[in-house]
Amino acid sequence: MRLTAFFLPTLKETPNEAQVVSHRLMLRAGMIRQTSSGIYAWLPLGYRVLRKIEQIVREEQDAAGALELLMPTIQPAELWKTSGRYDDYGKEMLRIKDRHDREMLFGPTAEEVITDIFKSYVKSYRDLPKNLYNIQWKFRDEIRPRFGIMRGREFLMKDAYSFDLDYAGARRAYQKMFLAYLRTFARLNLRAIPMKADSGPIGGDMSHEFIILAETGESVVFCDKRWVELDVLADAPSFADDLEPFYLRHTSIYAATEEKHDPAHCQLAPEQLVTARGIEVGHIFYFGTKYSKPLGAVVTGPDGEPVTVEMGSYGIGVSRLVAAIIEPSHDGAGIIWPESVAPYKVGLINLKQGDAACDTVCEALYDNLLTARVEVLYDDRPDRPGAKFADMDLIGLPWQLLVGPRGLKSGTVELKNRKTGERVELSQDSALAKLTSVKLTA
Ligand code: 5CA
Repeated sequence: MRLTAFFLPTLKETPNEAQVVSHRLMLRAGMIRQTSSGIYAWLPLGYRVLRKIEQIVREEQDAAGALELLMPTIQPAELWKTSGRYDDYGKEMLRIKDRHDREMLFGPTAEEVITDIFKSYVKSYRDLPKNLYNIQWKFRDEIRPRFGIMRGREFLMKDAYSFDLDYAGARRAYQKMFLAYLRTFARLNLRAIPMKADSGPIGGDMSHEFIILAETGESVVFCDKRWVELDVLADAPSFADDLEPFYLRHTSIYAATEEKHDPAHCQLAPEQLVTARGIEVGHIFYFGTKYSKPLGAVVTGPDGEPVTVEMGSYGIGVSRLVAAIIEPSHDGAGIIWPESVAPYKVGLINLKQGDAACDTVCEALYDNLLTARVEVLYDDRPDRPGAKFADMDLIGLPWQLLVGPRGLKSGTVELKNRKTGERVELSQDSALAKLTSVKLTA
């Protein structure tokens, strides 16, 4: 992509409505635009990151055997009346009436809708287990939307729902998602700690929140110091294995949200206990028959008797993750994207647009990178180098390839690593070879 053809409305000034660094940087880097309180448009750069995160979440759900579908954003109130949640959900639910005066709502979550779909088709234990998920926009009329897309009113969520014949099956489904979440967050370069959590309005009695420690986090959390260093995927089983040992090993290391932390029962020595703030990027629940019972999700069991299915639900805040990744990964100059979610891998900077030699070399590098399918953003604007450096550092692409008249005289271009700041001078061919054939880790 050429920057002259792109839509990248970066801001020089720090917007004063933004209280946390991720919000400030997302606005400054031209990633999002607020259209109403807590409701955002995703501009091209931000949308690329959102889609990359979504794809990693999708791949890991698929690997765990979950099946993707797509449910509507608008739901009938009727289903929520049947489950008993219509009144309980209160003002957080955006309620709508259609032209026939029918009560509808913008879904804040989808337990009712998925249970209704499931029960319409699945009648026998032979069709179990099943885990169905979608990645869809949700709406919660939060009393205090804040920190940009971190706590929005409209937000993108991955929500999965498991259906099993008995508790043993449901526990295994829960453990699969537990492992899938650790794998997902690791691919996003995040250390997310599974913490014993309250299940709130979703309900149920087994629940973990996946928390990233950050000063700007909204909640207070408590955990064993070991979590800070732990390689969570060391000796991780595959999904076909017995997941119980892995699950027990991880859940035996203390970690709890404020609601679940009980100082009287926490056995950790004071110097072993970390008290910190955290960002919740995922939340998983086991709630048995809380929805299957009122909504009538019943299958015929092996003995011919009816069985009400056991359920769990599993959420990831896909849009919140964009901010959660920035919080621990930035510096004074801007964002530092992990390569797995970077909007482009390389920023090609022409330091003297209009100079015949610089233009020729940049065009050739740009063509070669495109041919090699390396995602490249080419700054071909006629601006001074300082402004180009500032924008490129702000938007945080993992690699910058700098082409200027001085280097070209000696036949070199410069490759800069955004994260380490390290710069190397090398020939065009070596730069290309590095960016195309070698797996560069930022
Ligand atoms: N039905 C369950 C699981 S599918 C559920 O709704 N869980 S949840 O309420 O915990 O939400 C799942 C995830 O969505 C949270 O862990 C969080 O990362 C994200 N999330 C929740 N509310 C917001 C919000 N207002 N803005 C951005 N992300 C949010």
